[in-house]
This record gives sequence, C-alpha cells and structure tokens, in this order.
Amino acid sequence: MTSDLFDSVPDTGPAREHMAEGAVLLRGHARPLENELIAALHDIVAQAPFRRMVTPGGHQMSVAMTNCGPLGWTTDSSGYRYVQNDPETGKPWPAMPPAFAQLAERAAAAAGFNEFAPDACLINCYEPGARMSLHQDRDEQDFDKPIVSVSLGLPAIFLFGGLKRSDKTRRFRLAHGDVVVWGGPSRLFFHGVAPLADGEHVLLGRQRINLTFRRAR
Ligand SMILES: O=C(O)CCC(=O)C(=O)O
Ligand SMILES: [Mn+2]
Repeated sequence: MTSDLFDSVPDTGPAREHMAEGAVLLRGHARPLENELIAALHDIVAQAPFRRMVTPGGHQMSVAMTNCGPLGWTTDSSGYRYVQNDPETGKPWPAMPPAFAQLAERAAAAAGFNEFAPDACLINCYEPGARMSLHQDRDEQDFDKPIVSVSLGLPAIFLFGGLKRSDKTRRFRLAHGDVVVWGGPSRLFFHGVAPLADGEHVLLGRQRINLTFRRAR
C-alpha cells in the first residue's frame, strides 16, 4: 500500500511555484545538468577567477563573482556596467558553455518567455555569511527579456519584493538545481539573498553558486 501521509507531505514543495505575475520558481529544473554545469564552471573559474568586487560606494561585496559570455557585469568605483573583457586579466570573459545557454533558454521558455538568448552570465559564489542586499537588475539596455537565475550547492533564502524597495519581501528557499525566472511585470522587482547558512553540499562543498543569465544589450 502506498502511504497517503508521505504522498501529501512532499519535502521539496511543488515543482513549479508561482511567485508573482511573470515570476516562477522551477524546482530542480537544473538538476539533470548538474555534472555538466559544474564541470563547465571549473573551466570558467580557471580562466576568470572569482573576485570580490567593490561597489561605487566603496564597499567590498561579500559575494565573489566572475562571468562568462560576450558580456560580463562588473562594478568598481566608477559604477556598475557590462564589459567585454575581464578587468582582472584584460582578456575576453570565457565563452558561455552550451549547457549554460541551453538551460537558460529552456527555463525561460518553461516560464513563458520564448527566444531568450542571454549575452551575459554573472556567476556568484557565496560562502557562509555572504549575502546580497535588496536591489533591482537594471544595468541592461532594456527590460523586455527575463532574468534566469540558477542555484547550485548550499541552499539560500531568496528575498523577492516588488517594484519599490519598501515593498514587503517574501522568502523563498532555493536549493541545488532550482531555477527562478522573473520578467514582464516583475522584471524590475527588488530581490536579494539572506546571509548564507553554513553547511556542506555533496557536490560543491561549503558554498552556493548562482548563475544569473541576462540579455544585457
Ligand atoms: O544569488 C542569487 O540568487 C541572486 C543574484 C542576483 O540577484 C544578482 O546577481 O543580481
Ligand atoms: Mn539581481
């Protein structure tokens, strides 16, 4: 006999959770590609190592970052922007691996956004305690394409608010393989990540990796 009790108490929540108009959480969507994604990540980081960037206000971010794809997001004392070359090495950012681009395109389509072809992938590395304060993604030329955000490694609490910084935020637990897509009416919603709790992930150890795919130009 199957157990009704266990059937009715899933430990991972529904596979697809509506977060807001235009925003959806696709649980486990990236898991089938986990090995390819992690292998590609190691190649990227060997060419363009993680670094903790400085905001225009002079604060060093707790999250370490790198990029792949034609454009990479960067920040320093002169502002936030996209650049073709890694400021640390002077070389173009590593190419976007096909598995990355394919995942982003498919996740966007699953969320109702067709023909998403990202030209930028920001890679965030969180160690325990690292956080990202509430912000909007608005350094892109236009906002008609969605953001596709892939979580790997340790789980995190994602804060998702509204169009105003003061709007109430809701908390979503993002685990390894989860993908969040937001666009359309929620493209400019404020969002952030609570300080990462300590832990050990079987594939990635004591860290969380986030891949943020965007169409920058
Ligand atoms: O790490 C995350 O889940 C969000 C990252 C983010 O919002 C960003 O890089 O702009
Ligand atoms: Mn963001």
